[in-house]
Amino acid sequence: MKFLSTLAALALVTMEVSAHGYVPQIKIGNQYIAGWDITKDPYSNPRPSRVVRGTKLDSGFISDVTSKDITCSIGNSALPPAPITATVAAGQTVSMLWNTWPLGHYGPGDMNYMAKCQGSCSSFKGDSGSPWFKISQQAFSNGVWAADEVARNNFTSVVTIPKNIAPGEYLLRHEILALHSGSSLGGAQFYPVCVQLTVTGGGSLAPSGLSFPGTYKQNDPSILFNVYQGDAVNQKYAPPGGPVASGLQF
Ligand SMILES: [Cu+2]
Repeated sequence: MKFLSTLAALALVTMEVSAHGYVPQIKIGNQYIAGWDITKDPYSNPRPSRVVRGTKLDSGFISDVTSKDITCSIGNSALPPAPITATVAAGQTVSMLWNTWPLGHYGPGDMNYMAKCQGSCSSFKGDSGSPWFKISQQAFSNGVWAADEVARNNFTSVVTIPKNIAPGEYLLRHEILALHSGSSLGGAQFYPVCVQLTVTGGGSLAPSGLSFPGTYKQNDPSILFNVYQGDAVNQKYAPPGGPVASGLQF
């Protein structure tokens, strides 16, 4: 009986895990770069070095905005960063290639933040101080939530790195926020993913001011939000974390 109930519990966990996506690959220019593959990478010994920050075992959501997992993905806070980055020119795009994404996880997407790694990204967790700034966000347009847009667009989100930020090592924090259960406190589901980048070229702009954890509050009207109130309400929706940082050029 005990064995059977363990199997049943495992099956449930597997269902929950397979429901969401993760980012096993990114693309910069014509180059595909390995991300973090939850089906292989957590089980490899030694742990592989990836430019996408690792998670423990699953692709589940974070619901506690005060958790240190809100910085870079579920389970990531317990893992040391890898000593590598992907190189991208300021003004170039980074494509986030999710393995899958479900329709109906209504909410904003393409929420992208960056933080300059103090020194090397390999020793920078990004979970203290206020190093983050927002570079882009999408909410609801043409009747479609940005999260559903990811599902429709072959599970791909394209992030443009600002032209005029200072060169150096950065974390890119890419995020989908699912609000299908967001009308109750703690019901919002956060799916952040961090990529370690070396930005070349660029200018001298050095924005900051946001914190993960810190910036998001559980009772923020962008987080405690009922997506089933109709399109008119949805079109007034603004994603959490405030506007895109001022002065960025694309
Ligand atoms: Cu889900």
